[in-house]
Amino acid sequence: GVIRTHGILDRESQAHYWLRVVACDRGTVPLCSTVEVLVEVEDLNDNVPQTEFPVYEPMVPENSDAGHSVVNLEARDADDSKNNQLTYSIVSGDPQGFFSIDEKSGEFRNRMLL
Ligand SMILES: [Ca+2]
Ligand SMILES: [Ca+2]
Repeated sequence: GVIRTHGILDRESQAHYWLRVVACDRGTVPLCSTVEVLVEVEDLNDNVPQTEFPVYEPMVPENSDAGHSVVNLEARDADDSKNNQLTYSIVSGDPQGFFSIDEKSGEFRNRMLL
């Protein structure tokens, strides 16, 4: 009566399975009963966040005001719950700190320099 997996499950393809199992005795006239089994596929963090494009090339006019919105880098992640919650940060390419990115929305701006 042990149910085992017979292949690799992917929560992003199918999150749960309803199985119907029948148990029968070996009587001359067998008697059977059925039970429903709901198998929930637990999420693992197996998808990386994806942006719409691999490279963005936004244009910014020189002399534009500080705080000018440059681009919105919205990424998506196919996983569930905390495995798809994203934060954004600039890790290189701006040693003078001219740009900032909204950690939650991915919106990129000219930094307000005083
Ligand atoms: Ca993920
Ligand atoms: Ca997953």
